[in-house]
Amino acid sequence: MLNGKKVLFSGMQATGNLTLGNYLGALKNWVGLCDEYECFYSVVDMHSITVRQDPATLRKRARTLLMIYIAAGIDPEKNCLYYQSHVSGHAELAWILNCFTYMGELNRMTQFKDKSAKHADNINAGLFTYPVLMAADILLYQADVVPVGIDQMQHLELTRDIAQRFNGIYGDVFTIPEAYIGKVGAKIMSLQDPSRKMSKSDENPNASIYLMDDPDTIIRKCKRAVTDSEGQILYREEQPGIRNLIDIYSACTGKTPEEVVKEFDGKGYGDFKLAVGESVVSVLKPLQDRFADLEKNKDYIDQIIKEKDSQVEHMQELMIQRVDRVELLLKQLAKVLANNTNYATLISGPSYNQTKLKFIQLSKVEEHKLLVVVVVEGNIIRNSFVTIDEELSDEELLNLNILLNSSLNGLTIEEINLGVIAKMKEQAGSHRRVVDLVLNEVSEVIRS
Ligand code: ATP
Ligand code: LTN
Repeated sequence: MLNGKKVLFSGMQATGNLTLGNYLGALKNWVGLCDEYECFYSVVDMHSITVRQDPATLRKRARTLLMIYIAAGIDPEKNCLYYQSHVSGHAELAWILNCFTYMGELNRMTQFKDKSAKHADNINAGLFTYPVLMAADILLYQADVVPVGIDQMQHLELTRDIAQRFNGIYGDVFTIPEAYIGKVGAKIMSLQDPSRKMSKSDENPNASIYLMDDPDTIIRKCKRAVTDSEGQILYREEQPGIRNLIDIYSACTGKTPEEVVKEFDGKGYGDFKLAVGESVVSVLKPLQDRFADLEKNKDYIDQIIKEKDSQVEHMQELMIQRVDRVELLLKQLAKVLANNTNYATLISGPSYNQTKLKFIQLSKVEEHKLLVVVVVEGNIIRNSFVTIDEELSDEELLNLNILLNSSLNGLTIEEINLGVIAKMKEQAGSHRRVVDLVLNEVSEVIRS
């Protein structure tokens, strides 16, 4: 949650010219979501360099994409629009998450298989770990929802798996994101081969309508669209070309496919294709006009880029700190136990050795003082106070409690003694002093 709203994250690569498919399948659905969600829309330019790019062209395309976001109606006052490469946390978190992602998982990604077949001369490690950077994009902002097309679902599933794995080890660090399925779900197909999706990287320019195509080009491309010889405008599998044109027409006009079929009953393909072209022009023309205005207003775009960068920079710092703080929490845990003779006594006292821990809760009573409540089997409750060096935030305290309960709950006191010490030994590593301290204390108690 951010400002009382759920967080939404999505992004597009700045590769190639955007198509009508990108607009109808993604961008159009993003407009207006800011009423319900706190929205982050990124120009994911670091993803783009997984295939070779010319720097100047990429820079230009990234800026064009940001302007298209705005021209499509995503209000920069109400949404966070920014470049992925301007926010260092994406790459930083991606590295951390790389260490929690398995080769086998990445090997299964169909996009990796497709792209490496397409770019056989450059199958780089970035192409392989592309989904981890995508996971970092999403998890960096604790996104609750992610609008993605069906082709990106596998990456979103992986993001959820990585987040769950991390949380399982370190407590509740990441929000687990859900896919957001837009109202207009249509997948727009190529105009030249309706069995393939319309794609900005298609080599045949007649296969795609680009957002910046002029009206004549749009109409010409629609007229040349591959159809069939059935001669009837029907919405069915057997006529994939016509079906695709009906999808385009209905997405552009808001009519249902049934209404479209009725409207063109008895009409020829020529008339229908012209109407489809005109409906696309009527949707793209306002976007193109707004884009032309934005192009004239360099200072305005520069100002948005600058402003959003600093806003997002702040958000991501909080998240990265939070991930780093996980380690700190573990140290704190070691300290809490080490500093608390009473607690060490309690958990290693001979009468409780075989009883099971039910619940443990730390709560803040003063800045540097915590109350420890321990409930063991048979509801034996012990309270004691511990002093800590560094004040914990409420969130950290919550995480520490989750961590304690998830790792200790249900164990016997004896197991806890052995387990906690083993765990602390493992986690603390360079903090041997703390571990030694606890070991000493516990052995003291056992001996006495
Ligand atoms: P590329 O050809 O470079 O792989 P692309 O055109 O397939 O790119 P992406 O950058 O992968 O586009 O996707 C951006 C967004 O647009 C994604 O959310 C994706 O689901 C959506 N999208 C892309 N193509 C279509 C399409 N033909 N129909 C509907 N949605 C699409
Ligand atoms: N991989 C996506 C683009 C993308 C993305 C993201 C989408 C990168 N990071 C985070 C949603 C959330 C694509 O190719 N369409």
